[in-house]
Amino acid sequence: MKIDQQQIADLNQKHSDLHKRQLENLMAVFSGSLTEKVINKLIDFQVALPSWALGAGGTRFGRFSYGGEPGSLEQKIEDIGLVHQLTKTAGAVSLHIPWDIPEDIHAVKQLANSLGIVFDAMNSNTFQDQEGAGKSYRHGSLSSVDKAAREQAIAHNIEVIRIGEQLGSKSLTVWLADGANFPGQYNFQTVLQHTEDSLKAIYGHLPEDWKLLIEYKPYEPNFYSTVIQDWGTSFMLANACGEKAFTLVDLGHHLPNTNIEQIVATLMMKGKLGGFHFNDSKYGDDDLTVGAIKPYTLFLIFNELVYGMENNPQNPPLAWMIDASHNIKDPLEDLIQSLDAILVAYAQALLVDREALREAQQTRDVAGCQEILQEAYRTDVRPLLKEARMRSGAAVHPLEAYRSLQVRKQLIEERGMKVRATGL
Ligand code: AOS
Ligand code: ZN
Ligand code: ZN
Ligand code: ZN
Repeated sequence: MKIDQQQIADLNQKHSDLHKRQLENLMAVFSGSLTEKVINKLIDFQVALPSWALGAGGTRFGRFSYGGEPGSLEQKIEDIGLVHQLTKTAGAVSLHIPWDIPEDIHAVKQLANSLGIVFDAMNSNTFQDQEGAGKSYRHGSLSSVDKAAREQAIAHNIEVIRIGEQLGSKSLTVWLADGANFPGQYNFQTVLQHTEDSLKAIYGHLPEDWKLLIEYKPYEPNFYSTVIQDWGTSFMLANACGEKAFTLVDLGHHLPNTNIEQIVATLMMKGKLGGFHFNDSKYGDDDLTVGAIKPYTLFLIFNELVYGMENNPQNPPLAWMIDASHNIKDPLEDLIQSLDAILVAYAQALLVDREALREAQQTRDVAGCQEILQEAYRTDVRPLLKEARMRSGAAVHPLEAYRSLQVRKQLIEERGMKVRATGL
């Protein structure tokens, strides 16, 4: 299915007058150079969509399809192309191997290229047993006490790098499900040492211009212990591997009330924050729509990201990715909402008066510091997002455009009701 660019332009036309007035109101408050800076940053900001989140997710209790889901890698890329055309913010995809093994690499690259999509981090999968695999990951992969299982998992990661190289990706994300369900099940030190050695072996095969992103998570699927449980463990492993290894922060991978913005600041100061999985959560790794539950926290996280991007040249550019699961909503609608929430938080963080904040911190004006942050957070930045979209040819209101162009209906007509996307 294809969206005609003219249809987007027609829809935008309807918003044009009101948008102009709203933008003028905002520009009466902030300087023209600041709003211009924010608009340009928003236009440039690109987030990779997860290939595994384009179909209906599910829980261990069941899965409810809603039709028109992509049944192949090509169709997943087409879906991202639709979201990108509507938002101009989704110019990248993050693939998961073996779910997304390309049959024809050239064709896949060409398709992505024609839709303006690049290949961001590749994900390996050693949390499921693959067909025909000699060894099971039932008792772990890179951490396993079974040397042959470790070797198989290392070889898989190297294979993922090889596929990614052909696609033009520049990073590998490793997330391990390895852990224990019961005390005494494994020796903490042994599995950590194995994990470090395995990651180093993978790192040894990393191309010069690649990064290794190490994701952490406190629990699930194992409920007593996870080998790479927190940012400290990931940071330690990244340091053990070398300068091309970094920590990846998934917003849902923290115990309740963890101060994620402080983790972000610490990692950026040390030049070790490599990537981000955006989502939101109430309880655990809920993988809900970004900004749906804790928008102020998201803003505070972006506040540290912006500070880090402006002050920490030691930290390389980050891989921005969404990692979500759509159990009840149309995934494309959900992703559009997530992208919107990311841009809102980013724009608000860009509006923080950093000079005034530094001054207030210096003079120990506690209430003043809080005021400055909340002033930015309480600003309705949507006119800036709309202006960025107008200029980049996106839909001013992407969700409304998605609905009025009846994208899902057309996808169902093309693909049917029963296709099952590979992934979670
Ligand atoms: C799992 O909880 C992690 O968030 C990973 O990023 C994982 O690879 C992804 O969710 C797809 O399985
Ligand atoms: Zn993740
Ligand atoms: Zn997760
Ligand atoms: Zn998650």
